[in-house]
Amino acid sequence: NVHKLGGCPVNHGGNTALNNHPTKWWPNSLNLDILHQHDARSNPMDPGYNHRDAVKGLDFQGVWNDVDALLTDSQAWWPADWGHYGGLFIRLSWHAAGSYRLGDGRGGAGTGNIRFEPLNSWPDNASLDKARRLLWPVKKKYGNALSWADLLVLAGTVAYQNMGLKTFGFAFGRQDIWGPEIDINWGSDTEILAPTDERVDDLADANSMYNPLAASHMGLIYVNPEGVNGTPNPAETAKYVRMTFARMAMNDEETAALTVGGHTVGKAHGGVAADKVGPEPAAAGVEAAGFGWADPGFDGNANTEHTSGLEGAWTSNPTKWDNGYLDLLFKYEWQTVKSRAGAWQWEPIDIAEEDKVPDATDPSIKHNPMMTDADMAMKVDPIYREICERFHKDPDYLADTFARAWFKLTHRDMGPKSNYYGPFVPSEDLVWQDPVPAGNTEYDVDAVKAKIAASGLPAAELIATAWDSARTFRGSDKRGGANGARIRLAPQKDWAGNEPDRLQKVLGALSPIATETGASLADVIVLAGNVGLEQSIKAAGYNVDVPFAPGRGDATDEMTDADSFSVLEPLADGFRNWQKEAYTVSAEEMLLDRAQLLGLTAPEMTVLVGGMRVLGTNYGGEKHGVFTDREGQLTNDFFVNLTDMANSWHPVGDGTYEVRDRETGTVKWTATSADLVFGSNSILRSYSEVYAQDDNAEKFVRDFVAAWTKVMNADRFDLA
Ligand code: HEB
Repeated sequence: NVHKLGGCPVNHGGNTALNNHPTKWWPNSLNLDILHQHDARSNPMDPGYNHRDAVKGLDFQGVWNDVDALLTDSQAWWPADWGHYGGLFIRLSWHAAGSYRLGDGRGGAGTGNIRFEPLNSWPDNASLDKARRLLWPVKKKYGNALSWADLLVLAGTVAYQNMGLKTFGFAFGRQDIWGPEIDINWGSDTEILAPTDERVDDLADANSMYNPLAASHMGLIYVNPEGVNGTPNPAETAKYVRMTFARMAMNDEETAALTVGGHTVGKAHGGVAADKVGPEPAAAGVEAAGFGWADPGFDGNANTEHTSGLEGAWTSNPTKWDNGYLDLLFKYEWQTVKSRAGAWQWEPIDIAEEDKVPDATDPSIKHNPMMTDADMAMKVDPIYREICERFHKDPDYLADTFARAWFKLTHRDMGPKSNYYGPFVPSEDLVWQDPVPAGNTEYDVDAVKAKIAASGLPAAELIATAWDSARTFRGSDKRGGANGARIRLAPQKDWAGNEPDRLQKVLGALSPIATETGASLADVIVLAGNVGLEQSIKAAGYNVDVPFAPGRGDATDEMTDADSFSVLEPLADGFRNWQKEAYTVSAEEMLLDRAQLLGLTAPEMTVLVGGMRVLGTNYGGEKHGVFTDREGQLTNDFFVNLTDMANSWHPVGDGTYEVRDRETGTVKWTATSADLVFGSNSILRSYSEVYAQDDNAEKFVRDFVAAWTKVMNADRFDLA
């Protein structure tokens, strides 16, 4: 008993608070935990639970109808503005999706991550805790088949439809996570809402924001609504709107449509006691029941709710999809004022009585409409203005552009259409879905393998080509991968990392085999890797088959938005011991990042690196890390020699090392830090030892094949 021992109960035995993590003393250590988040043991579903099967049984229309009914079922604990939750639910969906960034595909609505920190407690997500709680009865009723992730996006979509927009569609199928995502780098700012200066080189140049960040402050989804660093100036804000939305994969037209359409409904909330608002959910007491931002000024009526501190609606009829936003934006001149909660916003000069907005609680009271600095950017920035003038004249064009942009925003990270479920899935194929036609499975796999073997291409080239075709996959937004054989299309065929000359040579030999056998080239490329591997396994004296799942398709140029693929270009590939240039980030950090996007565990990353080194698949035939004298055979030599104390390691500049015989000083091999980290990092070394052990030589081969197959099939959602 802690108390009887006389000690302070703070010194209980379990390390139960995050701020006392045992590795906190070495903050620059590799964060291998990012490979092991969402451990199966944190998932409360039954072990055999398959969400793709479960979702098929969902009463899709029932869910839609129940959400629709909820929109006007105002609850006393968080009353709806004008008796309608549409605006709140739309902002919920938008903030769930708007954390997506194109650079690494991370963030976004695909996982229900807004339920957890940091997003749950970001200042920008204030009151969305209430929005989710309002949806709980629907989640409770439909259970496992309805993921939170789906419901959070559906809510805003149903709201738009209810308010009069013809929406473009909706797909179910997102799978929930059960704790925070720890792989996402949201920035290294010193505090929440730190000045934008901490994440840009030059405040006047929005594009100088550190990649892949896509928000102007830590804790915001996009830009500061009051202006850059809180100073109103729509021309400056426009630059940040353009940059943050571009990094969310949106062009100017989509950005303008989203902003206009977003603020066509709902209102901003500057409660009366803004300076006394309580802490965010993660910092609030247990009695807050998971809610944050407790507002002592809230008197039980909608018109005293607090969220952003800005106050008011954008249109005179904020529960309807209409053209009111642009009507008012263009009809009036606007000036800066402070809201009752002290935030900068814009209000119209000399507004006509009929254009005023009814109070959210008492419609007999009228208020001025408002605009944020970002809304004013739609009028002040010449490009946005031109687009908005067209939208204003042609409401159907606005509605269609908005509906499509909303669908893209909320489905961008779901991957191919084979991940879409339900009756509301639009039939039209969209190029940002990276479509891939269904592939043939009815061909003679052994005949293809025989032809590949007869081509005379070296095993290492077959393996490297298969790897390069698959390694672009990123689980973050489910893009990339071997399916589609886009490695043969622009821009991928010309990427430096793909060694274009070698690639053309290999594709030149493999393409006719695809034509002759009826297999897709995508399948033949992967099979070629298998052929090369099986040869290397045999050469090492083992007999292990490499599994293969046919059925990949070949995408065409027309199905490929070439520009959108630049973000998938590898800048480094630790598995092939390569970096395009010297970076400030270490080679091993880039390797770890790539391994996380590929969905690998730390043991899988370890076995793949060790195997690929000795297979001779390094970029350009470079010898770093090839710790073997029998290159081309799949042996555990990399690990045996890495853990052998007969060798000593010596930095020789430019990020490379020599591995010398400790006694004679003879240089046996050279290496990069992406090799040696597997012997120096205590966790990675523990895996290296496993693969170096005398009893695990064959396990090494089996584990390599399993990890290899996982990468080759990473984008085969059709197999799941
Ligand atoms: Fe928004 C709201 C800002 C975009 C949708 N917004 C809001 C607010 C603010 C903002 C500040 C207020 C909040 C409170 O409640 O207080 N936004 C903003 C910005 C931007 C935006 C800055 C950039 C430009 N939004 C957006 C989008 C969308 C939206 C994109 C969709 C699409 N919002 C929205 C809504 C709302 C808002 C719906 C209302 C909410 C309620 O009603 O509650």
